[in-house]
Amino acid sequence: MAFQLPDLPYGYDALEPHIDARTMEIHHTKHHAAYTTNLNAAIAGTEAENLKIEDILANISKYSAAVRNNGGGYYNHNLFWEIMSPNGGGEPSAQMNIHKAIERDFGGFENFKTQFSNAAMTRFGSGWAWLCVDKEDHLFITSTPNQDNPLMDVAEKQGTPILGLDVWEHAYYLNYQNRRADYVAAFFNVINWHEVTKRFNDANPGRSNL
Ligand code: MN3
Repeated sequence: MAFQLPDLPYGYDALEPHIDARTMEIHHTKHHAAYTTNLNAAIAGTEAENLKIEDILANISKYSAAVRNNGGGYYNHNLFWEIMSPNGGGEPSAQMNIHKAIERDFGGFENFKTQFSNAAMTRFGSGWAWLCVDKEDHLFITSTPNQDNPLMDVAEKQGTPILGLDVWEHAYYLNYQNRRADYVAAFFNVINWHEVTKRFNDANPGRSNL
């Protein structure tokens, strides 16, 4: 078995009232589990079984639609669970590198929040909004359709995702119905900035503190 469904780093009800327990349970045990199972089925008996998921995604144009959809779904949800926390929310603290990078690249947290929320709101249909690091070590915001992500060689703009928001209806419909804007606003109450700044630092290990 190449890829394993990870446990959530908190309980299904831990993100309430912002994200409800029933949504979290179905999202993890049905949706994420299915992406994992279907990814493993799609790569069974191929060399991809021995690759890291990041390396598969970086060359995704060479793979089938099943690997693209399910490999993206596997990776994206792994990231999504980790960048949320019941102790999250607010703004990253001033000593965090991600705080300084947001100031530098967006001119402040409120501008970042507005741009990220806009990316999430304007993604038509199903997809994701992302905060990423580019090759020049600058932050950018983008969105992708379906289960694509910015690691993929087919992405409109490639980079290392460090924060992602799932805007598929399965991520919010039980609690928010068609009110995606309310879900996007609620997400900002559970962002795990410790994990985001860790991923920002891991994206460029040679960087010194900003
Ligand atoms: Mn999802």
